[in-house]
Amino acid sequence: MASLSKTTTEQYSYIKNRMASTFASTIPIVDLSKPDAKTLIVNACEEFGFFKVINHGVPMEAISRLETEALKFFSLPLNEKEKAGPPNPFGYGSKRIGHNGDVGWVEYLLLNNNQEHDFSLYGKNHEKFRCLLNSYMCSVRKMACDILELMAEGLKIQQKNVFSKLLRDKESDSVFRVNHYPACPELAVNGENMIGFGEHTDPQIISLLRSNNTSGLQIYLRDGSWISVPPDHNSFFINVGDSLQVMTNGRFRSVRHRVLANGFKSRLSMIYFGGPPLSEKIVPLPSLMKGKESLYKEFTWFEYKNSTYGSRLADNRLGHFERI
Ligand code: GA4
Repeated sequence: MASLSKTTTEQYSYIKNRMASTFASTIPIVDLSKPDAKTLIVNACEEFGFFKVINHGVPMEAISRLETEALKFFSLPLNEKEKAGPPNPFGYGSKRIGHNGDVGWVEYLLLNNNQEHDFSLYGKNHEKFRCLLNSYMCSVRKMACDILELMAEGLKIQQKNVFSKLLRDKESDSVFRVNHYPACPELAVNGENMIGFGEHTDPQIISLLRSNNTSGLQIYLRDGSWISVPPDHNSFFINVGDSLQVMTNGRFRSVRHRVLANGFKSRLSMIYFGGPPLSEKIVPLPSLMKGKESLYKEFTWFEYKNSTYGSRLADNRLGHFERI
């Protein structure tokens, strides 16, 4: 990414410094190896739509090897990286997010789980990168399914795989994203905050994020405040997505989140977005309705995804699908 100059910074959004504080103790931590995991997951999804997971079972070795390969890719000259872009819908992207004018202090790779990409575009080590990515995605998808099954149990749903089967389906429309936020030295000098990735909710069912030890992630609480999530490179952070909000008829809330650029250190995050097959109807589960009406109109993941891609990052995408 080119170094920051006045002209390039002007398109980015700044936010006031006083806005977010860190409340490390607020963020729920779920130990997947403990019997109370299912209850803690349900509570966290109801209150925050967000939690941190420890004892997740993804080997650290697999994580750090993939991270190293991703960093090698991002350290290539821009013209090399751009050979793997633009992300239409998959590939390398820089600064522009989506197609509707959002920008951030970020470069990224968007990939899907079907490995249909021409990996030779991802630098000299593309074969290694492909293998590492494959095994990482398998482990993370397994963790996502374990979490979704604990969730179903915690919600006392009889069919334990009611959510996880959507990710296990070979047609599952899941996405993988690697975000690289270069350090932005001007911020360190000016003491300002700049948006790396603007506020949004994830449209899918569930997202699993792992980052290096650089801060930046913030989540939005129901009381209208933003809190900074202390980074932890040994753990995963889980977001409830819009589709899970609908399937639980609003009992779980998709979490609004954003990432701020860092003045001193670069941040690298890898996110798995677990999505259903395109033809899947996204509707509240009958066992969670208890005689209540659905809060949402009926739609398929294909319809929701289409509407998502026509929206701006910060839009309330579910708003169009709410029953009035
Ligand atoms: C947010 C979650 C995922 O990163 C993503 C993003 C997608 C993109 O980068 O192309 C979107 C965004 C995300 C939601 C609104 C639209 C689409 C950018 C954007 C402005 C890959 C996804 O599925 O939705």
